[in-house]
Amino acid sequence: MDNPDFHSGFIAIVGRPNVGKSTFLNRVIGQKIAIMSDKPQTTRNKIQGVYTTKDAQIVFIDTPGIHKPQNKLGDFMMESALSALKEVDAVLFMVNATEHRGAGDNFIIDQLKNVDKPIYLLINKIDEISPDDIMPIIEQYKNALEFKDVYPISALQGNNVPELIDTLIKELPNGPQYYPADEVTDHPERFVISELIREKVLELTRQEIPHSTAVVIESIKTEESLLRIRATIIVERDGQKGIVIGKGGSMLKKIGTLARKDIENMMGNKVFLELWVKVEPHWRDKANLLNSYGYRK
Ligand code: GDP
Ligand code: MG
Ligand code: K
Repeated sequence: MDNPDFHSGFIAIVGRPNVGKSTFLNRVIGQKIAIMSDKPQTTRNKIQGVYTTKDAQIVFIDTPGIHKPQNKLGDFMMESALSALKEVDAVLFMVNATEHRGAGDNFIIDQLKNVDKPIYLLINKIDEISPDDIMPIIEQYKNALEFKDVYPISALQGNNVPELIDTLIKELPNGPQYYPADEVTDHPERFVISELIREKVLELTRQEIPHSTAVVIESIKTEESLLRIRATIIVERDGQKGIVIGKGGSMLKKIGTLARKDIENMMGNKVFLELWVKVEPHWRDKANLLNSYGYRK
């Protein structure tokens, strides 16, 4: 059964918040597994997306943005990102073509100096700049680290993404197929469901609710042809609870409707989603609460 020419391995995606890591992962895997938003630090856990062809399998690790920790949740995110780098065969370092190299990029570059795996520089969002502006961006980074290769890409539109994937596959060692071909993530569905709900909270409440939201899946039950999911949205203050619920429950209803559609798409099943909102002051600084909300080491 084993194909001796099969290539496989683990690849981490690092980059400062909002450069497009989750967008890239979703494009490659072709299914919505890592949540996307225009707010930084949306991704808090390692999410493995699995890309399988008949000759190869790449297991992608979408790391939380590496940044200077501000609280216990920040510590967790940082450790989670750095530990991911020790387990991989290659690293994709993604930067934003529309911004200058900044402190956030430099912080990551410093971390990557200790990583002895091939590092690929991805210049993302080239759809937003003119071709003439690509070289000057590369110039800003080319001496920062020893890059195996440089790829200007658009994670959003797909430019150069297939070429990059071909290169990565060729460079990966011979190895086994770690996951079944139809498996796109090894995360428990529970986690992905909570991320889909959290994404809607962030999207719909915009400025009002910062990163003080967690979503806990209380239960998932199969009832005849539908899945009944009970979830609690955790916020830090009463005012935030009011915003999430909205006038007469209108906001919570919107969040629920959009999240349900995404969950149904992912699960291929009809879903009944029951949402609750709970205030838990300072949950981000309480280790036991972090644990119970799923941010485990
Ligand atoms: P992450 O924090 O690195 O995971 O970034 P996300 O994938 O969540 O993307 C952050 C924002 O950048 C979202 O609004 C994306 O739609 C946008 N974005 C990502 N990739 C591209 C791209 O190639 N081109 C453009 N124009 N926008 C992009
Ligand atoms: Mg992300
Ligand atoms: K983001």
